[in-house]
Amino acid sequence: MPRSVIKGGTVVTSTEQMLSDVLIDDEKIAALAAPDSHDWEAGADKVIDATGKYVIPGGIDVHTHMELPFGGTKAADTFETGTRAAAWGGTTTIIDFAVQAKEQNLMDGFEAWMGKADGNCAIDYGFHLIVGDVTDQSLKEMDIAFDEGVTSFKMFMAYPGVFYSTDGEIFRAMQKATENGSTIMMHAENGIAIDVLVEQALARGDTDPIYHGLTRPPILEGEATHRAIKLAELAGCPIYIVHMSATEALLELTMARDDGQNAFGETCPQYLFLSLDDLGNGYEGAKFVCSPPMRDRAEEHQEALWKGLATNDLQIVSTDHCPFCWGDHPEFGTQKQLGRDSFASIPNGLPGVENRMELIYHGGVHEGRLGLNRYVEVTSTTPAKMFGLYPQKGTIAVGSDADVVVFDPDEVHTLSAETHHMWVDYSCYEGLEITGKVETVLSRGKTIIEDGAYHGSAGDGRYLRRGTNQYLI
Ligand code: DUC
Ligand code: ZN
Ligand code: ZN
Repeated sequence: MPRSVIKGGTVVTSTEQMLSDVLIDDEKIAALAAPDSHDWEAGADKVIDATGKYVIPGGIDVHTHMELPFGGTKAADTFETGTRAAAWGGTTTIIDFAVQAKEQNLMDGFEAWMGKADGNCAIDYGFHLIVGDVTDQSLKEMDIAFDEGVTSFKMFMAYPGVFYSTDGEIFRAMQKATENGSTIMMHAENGIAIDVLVEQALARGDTDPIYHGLTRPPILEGEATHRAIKLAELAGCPIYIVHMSATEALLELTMARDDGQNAFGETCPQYLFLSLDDLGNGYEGAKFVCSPPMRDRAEEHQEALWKGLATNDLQIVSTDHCPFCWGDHPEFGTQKQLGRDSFASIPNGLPGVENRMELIYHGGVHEGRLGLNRYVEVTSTTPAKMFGLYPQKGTIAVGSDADVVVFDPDEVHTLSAETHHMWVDYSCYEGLEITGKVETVLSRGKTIIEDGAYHGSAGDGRYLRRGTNQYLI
């Protein structure tokens, strides 16, 4: 069994910061001890020098869409390319969304996504299931999925005719979640009202990407968030609002949490760093089209979201990684340009799985909005607890999986499509200079990123059968 030692670094968990060496035995963390208090190096196969660096738990991104069929095309990153890019960025676990299509059985969606991921992932992975068709049968199958380790189900108040569910369908799925102990995740935007605004904009000839943002105003995210939380309160299930972008929505979540409800939320780097202005650059704005959209007067929303992360009104930063190429994708052709004549035909989604750990360190810790422990908490520990993976994942402790990142807090570097590893030909953060860089990454004890090279392989990652939400009041 290979033994590795990470020596000389500062181990940071959600609660501790300590100068400590880490002994890794095969796939697990075997011991932590003060430097010079042990002779581990003598019997080690590998020694990693982390002097002056942070040693943090591998990132957990609970919101990705590898290979998602969407908007007449498919997200460009495969499970192979997307999980490799995640590893480059210090993320060692993803939870992706398997999809039940209309008139399909729920478990067919699960089996299909298991097939796509099997043998292809560089890092460990789990699945949530998108309930795309609420029927008596799919409600029953939520129990089967649960037994397979899918303990969270996503529903959409947006995208009528695609993923959308009515309030009644949502409420029925929530009742099932209450019964079997799972968590409902909600895409909270009022898709019915949005469709009216979209139709009116197109009738006026307002077809540019900026109108994607203008037809999905924050009030409709706030309204849907309120409705989702109230339906969950009545049904009695935990509710987790995905990709929160606006103060209007955050206020609803904050009120529910202050009332003691099991209501939770995530935001994503794009809502902390980008704005509606990014959609305003003529057709190039298509690169920034995602839902919910980035916001007008973004500084106000961003400040509230960062504050929410700091005070635990918000619990998690994920990415909603769902990349579509700008130029030619070898298999799918031009993707973002499908919407040249109408913003409504632009596939929704942004790349980001590789950038999250570094962006949140930069904007959070380096720029003084989050403490170091809180940084680890929102990027790794709480994701593990919220989705039933703790303490196997999300911490550096004896017995936990040796998913570890050696992070250089001082290295300054520039984000660019030239240097990223996601399979997409642009970066939403092109030219952004940030401080803090992922240096070495271990996934279950295997060093997969080191000295600027990838040493893992497709198939290293294992399916994670998850437990229930460990974050409940
Ligand atoms: N939003 C996106 O931007 N892309 C995929 C699905 C979603 O909800
Ligand atoms: Zn969504
Ligand atoms: Zn999503």
